[in-house]
Amino acid sequence: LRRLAPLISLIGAPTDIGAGARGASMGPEALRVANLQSTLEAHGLEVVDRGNLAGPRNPWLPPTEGYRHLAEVVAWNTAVHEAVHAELGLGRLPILLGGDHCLAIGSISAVARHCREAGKKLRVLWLDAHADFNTNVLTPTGNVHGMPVACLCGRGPQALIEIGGQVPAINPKWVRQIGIRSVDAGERRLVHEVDLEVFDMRYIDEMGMRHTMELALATLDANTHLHVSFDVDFLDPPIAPGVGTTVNGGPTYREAQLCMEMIADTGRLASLDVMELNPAFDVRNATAVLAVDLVESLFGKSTLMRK
Ligand code: B3U
Ligand code: MN
Ligand code: MN
Repeated sequence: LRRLAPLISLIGAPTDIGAGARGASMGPEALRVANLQSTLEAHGLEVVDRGNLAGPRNPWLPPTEGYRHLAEVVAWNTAVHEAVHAELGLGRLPILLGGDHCLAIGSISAVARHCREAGKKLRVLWLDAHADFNTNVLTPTGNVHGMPVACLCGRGPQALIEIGGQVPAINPKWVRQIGIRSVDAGERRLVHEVDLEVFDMRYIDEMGMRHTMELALATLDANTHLHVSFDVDFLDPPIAPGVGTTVNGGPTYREAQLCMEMIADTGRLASLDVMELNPAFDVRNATAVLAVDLVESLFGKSTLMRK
């Protein structure tokens, strides 16, 4: 039985408000320059580019009470939340073009709200070098892009955790993290406390990407909304230099492709974030081109014909 092709909406969020380096604000345009829309359209998908959201400029200030730019982070996430929720309400599949990863608070809270309204279960795949589970007391930097998963699970400032109208927005049991290899000491304690399911690089090295993804995608059913939050720093730095916080030892091109293909095979992908792409660190837009290549696999590109 062939499912109807999803109607895709691209939403640009050109900000680096939660990051520790400037430049992720240029991510949406770099993905467009790398032909994201026409690449998806070549697969018969209908894609509308909604353009860019607007929000406050980056004042580039030091943290106060453990947060950098909290008011601006709230403003951007509120805009993302409304935009993503509106697309889901239209029955469309939103792709958020980041922008730094703090914006996943807005997007995933919108997905969770939509799932409550539609009576759906939610599974979140968090592809990242980092666990992004810091709080203002645990963070070594104050950068909110290191805090979105904690905020979504109800550990964070009131203004951020209540964006989706229900606190916590999600249950940590709905999350699978993949590719993790940089977790701060306090953050690690909290990850253990909430019993977050983390497939770190050690696990992927020992068990392989195939087994990892089989577990991460297990127990999805016809009523599950699958959200993928793809932090481009998930990838091994030599193939993906265009991010602000590279961490050695990430998935190779082949492992990343398999990861995306196995997600595609589930047929459950219903929303996506492509985050942390930073053209200021990139080389001839190669990381943007790679991100588009992987998104193509996520939407069903495969080299051989499959039955
Ligand atoms: N854990 C560190 C570093 C970091 C997290 N996410 C990114 N970097 N991209 C922090 O600042 O919280
Ligand atoms: Mn991240
Ligand atoms: Mn990261």
